[in-house]
Amino acid sequence: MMHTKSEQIVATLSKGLLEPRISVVGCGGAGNNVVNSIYWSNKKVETVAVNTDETKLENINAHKKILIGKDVTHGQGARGFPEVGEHCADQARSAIASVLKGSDIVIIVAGMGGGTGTGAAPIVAEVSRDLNAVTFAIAINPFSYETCRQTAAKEGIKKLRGVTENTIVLDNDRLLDLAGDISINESFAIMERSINHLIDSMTHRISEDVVSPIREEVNAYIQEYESIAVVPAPQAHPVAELVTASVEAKSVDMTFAATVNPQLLSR
Ligand SMILES: Nc1nc2c(ncn2[C@@H]2O[C@H](COP(=O)(O)OP(=O)(O)OP(=O)(O)O)[C@@H](O)[C@H]2O)c(=O)[nH]1
Ligand SMILES: [Mg+2]
Repeated sequence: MMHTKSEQIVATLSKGLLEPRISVVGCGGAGNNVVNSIYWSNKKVETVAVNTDETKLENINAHKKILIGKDVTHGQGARGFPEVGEHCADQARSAIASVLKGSDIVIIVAGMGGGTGTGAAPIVAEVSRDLNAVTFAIAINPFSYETCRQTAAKEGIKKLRGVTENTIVLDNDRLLDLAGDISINESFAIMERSINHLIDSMTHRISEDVVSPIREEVNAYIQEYESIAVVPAPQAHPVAELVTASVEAKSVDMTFAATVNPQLLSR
């Protein structure tokens, strides 16, 4: 197929300039399960699994896997202690940063109330924010019958919100209202599909609302100046700035939250 000069220039400019790099980071068991399902269903995002549990990491699929706190938990998980998850993630900041470096948008997913997800997710969010990536968090509240996990879950969500306003909270309880008499695995699958759908809408919306108009502008500019031979070198990942500049943090939460089944949202 023949490409016009302007098409070639737009393609060059778009490469690394206009394609946002999106990473989805699942922390702990629930986060790893979500990432595993996204690995198969969404080819546009890079999936990253973070866990203290080595066996869990071996049993899921993700583009990148980060085992944190090996010398602390010996790969055995944080056993319900958020302070252990937090400590392990804190030690691994530079490993997390090197995986997330260059991402424009980072979406962190974690089940709350256990040790790893609760403790590590806010640290991952900090690392991501410090890399200037637009940072979202999707936190899953434990079932209310998991009574001893509620306090830890609340604390984890508070910490996440302290790092990023773009924190969406989903409730496992709502799965029970929604689905009635189904197995726990079936209900988790519903939650995974729903988060998948949410991330799809987020990435699609970002491409449509932010990237496409810029691409059109670049195209128009190039049509106008077709005689200019010099192609400006693409800057490193300016998309995060564009996204930040064009959306209000608070409204992002609402807009994206609206794309998920409202019955799963925390009330
Ligand atoms: N929707 C959904 N929720 C899950 C899943 N796995 C666990 N959960 C919920 O998330 C909470 C935290 O569990 P995990 O993610 O397994 O805990 P963790 O972060 O690995 O913590 P440690 O194992 O203590 O290190 C649980 O109390 C459950 O309510 C899952 O696959 N899907
Ligand atoms: Mg675990």
